[in-house]
Amino acid sequence: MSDKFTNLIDIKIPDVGDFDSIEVIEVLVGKGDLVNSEESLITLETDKASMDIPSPEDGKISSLNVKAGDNVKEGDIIGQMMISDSPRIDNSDVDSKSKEEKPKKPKDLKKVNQEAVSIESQYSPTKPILKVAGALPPIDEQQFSTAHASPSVRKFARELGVNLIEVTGTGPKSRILNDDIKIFVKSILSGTSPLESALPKIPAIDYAKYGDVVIEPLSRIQKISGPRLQASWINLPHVTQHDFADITDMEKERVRQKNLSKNKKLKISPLAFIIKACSVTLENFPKVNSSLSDDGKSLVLKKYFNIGFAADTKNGLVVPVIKKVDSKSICEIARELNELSKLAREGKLPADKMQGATFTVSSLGGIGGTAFTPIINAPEVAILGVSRALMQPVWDGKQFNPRLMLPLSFSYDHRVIDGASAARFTTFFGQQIMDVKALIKKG
Ligand code: CAO
Repeated sequence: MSDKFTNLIDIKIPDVGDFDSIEVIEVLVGKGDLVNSEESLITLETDKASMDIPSPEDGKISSLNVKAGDNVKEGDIIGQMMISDSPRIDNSDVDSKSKEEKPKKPKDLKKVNQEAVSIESQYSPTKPILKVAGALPPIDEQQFSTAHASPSVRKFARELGVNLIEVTGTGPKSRILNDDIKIFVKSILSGTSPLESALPKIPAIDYAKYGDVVIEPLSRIQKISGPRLQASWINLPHVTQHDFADITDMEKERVRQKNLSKNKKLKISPLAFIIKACSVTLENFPKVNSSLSDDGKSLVLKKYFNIGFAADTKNGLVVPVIKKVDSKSICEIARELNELSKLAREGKLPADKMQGATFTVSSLGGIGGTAFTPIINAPEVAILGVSRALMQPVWDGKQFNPRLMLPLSFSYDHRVIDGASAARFTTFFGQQIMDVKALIKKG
């Protein structure tokens, strides 16, 4: 842009449609500012739409005689600007003089929206400009269109991939200003705004309006585990593979072990066998015992088998970890399971007993149910859920036999594990736990 401005011209309000008087809601430039032709100078707003008034030429603002709250109409001179003497290179056949006298029409809302869509297409929603703990979700067009903001603010929000509906407007009538978007983006980048603030909000309902309510604060454990569960649910593409494992022989062995005089005092639940069978299965499915690297480009395959188990306590869910399961017998696993469960229920579990897991088991077998969809304990890539075993008639090719069947719900991160591998995993697990004699020998 040339800095040698010699001609002073008036800045006029152009044809703004059938409006006698329109409110100025924002003044975007000031005296001395260099502006390009088409750059927005002020924003006007009617009941139905807002529109930006563009600069008629490249130049320098000499004066601007309007402020937010003023009303203007077509033909009003709102200021003056210095422009260059030399005509602009322009391919149109309209000469520069006639342009000077004919102020440019503002972009109407429809045009602005079309433009915004084309801007959006440059910023694919899968590659948002902002890189935060997770990515900002794509702009929700319907919500975006209902937000109260001027075209220039909308354009700015789109450039940054900001869902306008999430931004709190501090302008008149809660209109969203440029500064509101900057504050919103800064708060996300600095981590002071939780990720969920970038997600569509769930409407708040005042239940007290409809009857008595009691407000109960979340426990400390719930406050910690809640965001972690949500982060896993949002970031990992979860799929759950359901299956059954025949534990008839395992159950006979469990009762036998329990009744052995030396084990009389040891509670051996099915979970000890399940954890052991998981370890053997993981040795054969290394990807299930892995995690995705931070940049998502490689797998961290762990050569040790530390298995966490979800424990239900009065204060919420905790996940104690049994380390080196591959080197432990079923009785050793059962003993550790009992000790860790007791500590968890008493709220005395030290932090190091909840760290280092490579895989997690969640057992609801002692409570009930037939299947569920456990949430992966990320950055692990899979979790095995087990429900209550049921005696079921199983066809052996000649007749039905009563077999004790354990329902499996295996949730996996589909970025790392595909469906066929998941089905092979649960099948292999079923074979290990069914062949309980071989399983015991692997202790
Ligand atoms: N099928 C049938 N019976 C089962 C079973 C199964 N899959 N699993 C356990 N049982 C039986 C046990 O044998 C025991 O019966 P007996 O006392 O007659 O032997 C009874 O159910 C209670 O078992 P338990 O729950 O006390 O013991 P456990 O070792 O199976 O589980 C623990 C320990 C800590 C995992 C469990 O108490 C617990 O907290 N479970 C809830 C986990 C949870 O909330 N998961 C959901 C998280 S969201 O993904």
